[in-house]
Amino acid sequence: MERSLVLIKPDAIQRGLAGEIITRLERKGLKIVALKMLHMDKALAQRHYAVHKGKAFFDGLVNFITSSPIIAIVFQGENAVEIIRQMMGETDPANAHPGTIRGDFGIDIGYNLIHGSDSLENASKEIDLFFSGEEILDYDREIDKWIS
Ligand code: IDP
Ligand code: MG
Repeated sequence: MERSLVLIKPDAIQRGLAGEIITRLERKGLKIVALKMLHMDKALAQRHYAVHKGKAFFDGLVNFITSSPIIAIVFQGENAVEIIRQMMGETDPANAHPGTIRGDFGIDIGYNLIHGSDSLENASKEIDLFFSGEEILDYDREIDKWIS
C-alpha cells in the first residue's frame, strides 16, 4: 500500500478550495492517514523543494509556499503516488486537462493549488519532513474492502 504527501497550497486555502480538493482525493478511495495545518517556514520550504534550488523560480516558490498556511496530508492507497499525480494534472494549470484539480481550478503555474509526491522514494522523504511516525495513523475503514 503506497503513501503520498499532498500539500494543499496557500492559494487553495485562500480561495476556499481545500475541502473540494480533499473531497476529490477522498472520494477516489484514498485514505487520510495524517493531516495538519501549518504555516511553513523558509527552512522547511527550502528542504521540501531542495531539488529546485538554483532554478529561476526557486525564490518565488519558497516565498509563495511560506506566504500563508497550508494543509499537509498523507494519503494512503494502492498506487496512491501515481493516482494523485494524475488527479493533480500537469504542473502548469494552463496545460492541465479539465477534470484534474489544476485543470479545473488554476490558470497560472505560480498558483497551481496542490503538491503531490512524484515517486515512492520522494514520498517517503517528504512525509518524514512533515510528520513524525506517531502522527501517521494505522486504522481500517469498513469501505476499504470495496475499494481495492
Ligand atoms: P510539480 O508540483 O508538478 O511536481 P515541479 O516541477 O516539481 O512540479 O515544481 C514544483 C513547483 O514549483 C510547482 O508545483 C510550481 O508551484 C513551481 N514551479 C515549477 N515550475 C515553475 C515555473 O516555471 N514558474 C513558477 N513556478 C514554477
Ligand atoms: Mg514536483
